[in-house]
Amino acid sequence: MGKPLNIGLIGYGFMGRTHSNAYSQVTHFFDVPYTPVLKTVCGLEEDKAKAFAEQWGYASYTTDWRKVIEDESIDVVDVCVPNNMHAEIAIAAAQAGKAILCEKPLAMNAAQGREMVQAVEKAKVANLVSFNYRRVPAVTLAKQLIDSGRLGRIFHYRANFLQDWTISAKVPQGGMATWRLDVKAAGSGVVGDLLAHCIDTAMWHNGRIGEVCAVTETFVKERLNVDTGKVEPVGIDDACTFLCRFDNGSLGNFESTRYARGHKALYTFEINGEHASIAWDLHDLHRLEYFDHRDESIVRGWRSIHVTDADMPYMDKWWVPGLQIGYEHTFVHQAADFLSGMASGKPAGPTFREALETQCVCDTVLASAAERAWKKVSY
Ligand code: SOE
Repeated sequence: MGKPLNIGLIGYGFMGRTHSNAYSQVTHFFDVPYTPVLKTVCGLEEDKAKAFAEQWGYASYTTDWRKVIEDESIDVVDVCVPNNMHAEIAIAAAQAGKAILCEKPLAMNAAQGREMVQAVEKAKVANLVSFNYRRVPAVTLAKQLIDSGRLGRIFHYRANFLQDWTISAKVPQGGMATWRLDVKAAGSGVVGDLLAHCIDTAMWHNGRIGEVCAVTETFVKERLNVDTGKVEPVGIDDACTFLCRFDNGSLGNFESTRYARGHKALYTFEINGEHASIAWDLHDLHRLEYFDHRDESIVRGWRSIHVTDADMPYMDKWWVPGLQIGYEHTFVHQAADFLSGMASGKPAGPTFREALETQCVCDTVLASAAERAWKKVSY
């Protein structure tokens, strides 16, 4: 058993659940240097915070996030609140010397993200942003295949993240369930919420994006804001498509929308190299499609690799070959890597500094769409 590490979770929504599950599971499967202890959960509504604490086994609950920061027994502050709260909480946590795990995207914009990076680096506290799809074993395997040089020079990187849950104009903005549609809470729409995942994975796989050319659209212009009770203009992007050039010379093509009827969370990418190509699909997340032109032509074709063998990323920690894992495991892997990085001094990524690069690309995508122009990303 590793040294106990007291967790203070801020935010009891969807992400609060994925992170709590990860802390509860991680020591059962991974040999980690710390044992997370669910110390306190913080959320806006007292009865919900209490119910969450009981359901997930937190020792206490509060409705005031500052109490979590002031609590000297808390080692890790886990930020699972809407984007507009990330900076204030993370900076206060860093100043109090806490390690920080923060949900994505890092911040509302790059300027805010830079302040967060300064705060964690000044305080020298462990920090990680939760871009969980990096830790799907097939996505990590894709990284290993690219880094091994199997694909050769990379020509194309294309990624999509398609959903359809906001098509009805009756879906409101604001509040606990639909804050992602309120620009004041989210900062942006699909760019920060969905494309940020694609950009994080793409730059991890294929290096920095140098320039972008984007188009965005807001299809439903007004929605009821459940916080104010008024019908208000919608300030987020409902859809975004952008082209880009990576620093290594490859071309990128990214699309995200919440208006792709029939798609709930269709995150896909395809990478085309000189010798080989890779494709992945979140709806079939344990498979990696691979094509290698160097194969003998009579057997050449796309192969569908079932990523469950023990020599594949993370899979030695789970069941037996052929038995797959799913979405929640990406957060268990994240917790394992974060805890191991804290002890080894080799931090798990993306750190705040690395996630700031994704934020810079998001900002540039939005600026490019607003100005209808190609824009260079300044990091
Ligand atoms: C909603 O669009 C959402 O839950 C995102 O916030 C997540 O980051 C994504 O993984 C799934 O969709």
